[in-house]
Amino acid sequence: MSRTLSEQQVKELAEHVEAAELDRVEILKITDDYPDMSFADATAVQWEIRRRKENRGNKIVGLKMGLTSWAKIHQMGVEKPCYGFLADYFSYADGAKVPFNDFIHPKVEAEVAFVTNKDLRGRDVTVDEVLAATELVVPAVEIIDSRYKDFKFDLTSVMADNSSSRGFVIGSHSATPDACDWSTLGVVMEKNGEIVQLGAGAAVLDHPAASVAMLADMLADVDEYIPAGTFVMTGGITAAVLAEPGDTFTVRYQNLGSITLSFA
Ligand code: 0L1
Ligand code: MG
Repeated sequence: MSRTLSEQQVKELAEHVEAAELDRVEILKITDDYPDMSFADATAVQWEIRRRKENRGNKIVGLKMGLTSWAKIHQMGVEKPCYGFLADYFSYADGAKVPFNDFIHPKVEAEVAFVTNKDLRGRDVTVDEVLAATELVVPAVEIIDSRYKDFKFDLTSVMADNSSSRGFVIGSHSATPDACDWSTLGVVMEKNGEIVQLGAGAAVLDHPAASVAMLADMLADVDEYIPAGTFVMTGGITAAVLAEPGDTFTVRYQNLGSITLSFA
């Protein structure tokens, strides 16, 4: 898909969207002002936000896929997945009291992440190739925080907004890629001691490794790839659950322990 925005417009939109993240203020979706902007324009805005953070000294510590499950695609009313990057300051420890004020309106979702040990590049990467290029699979929880008012966006706006990335927590367990069939991995999410979501790995594009393959495909659009050693969050197995100050979330993973976080 072709670009419609000038480099100057891309820079201005990147500054606008990133300022909303840094200042924790809601903005209206950017396609309200740029209705003709394309997914390629949105991708350019996201990469410009990434450059701004790197120029400021932030490290990029991973990548994420978003909207990879039918539950999420229906929940958000968009048509296909998106991706984003994880900056160093998005990371919170398992068991942490997460400052609610770091966010605008955080939501929590249960995921698994893959740590790669070979480059993954191009449009034809298969699930088996992803598994062969995986060092470890780890449980992870994402704290998403769309900058858009009331989480109202379209796919173009959310891609420009780094796919709502703002927080993630990695569990202390890990497994080798052949440890189980990741499509039948069971996950239970509790909020304040009550079960609020259930899921299995197959919710993510039928197999979480398919999400990593799709990321390689989407990165090929901008002549990029997944380098060896990349931490990749594969997308929500469960729908995202709104958090409020004082809430405690525990996500239990079949044979992979659990992750707990509380919002201070
Ligand atoms: O990680 C995700 O699936 C989120 C992608 C962006 C959409 C949202 O904010 O729910
Ligand atoms: Mg996610």
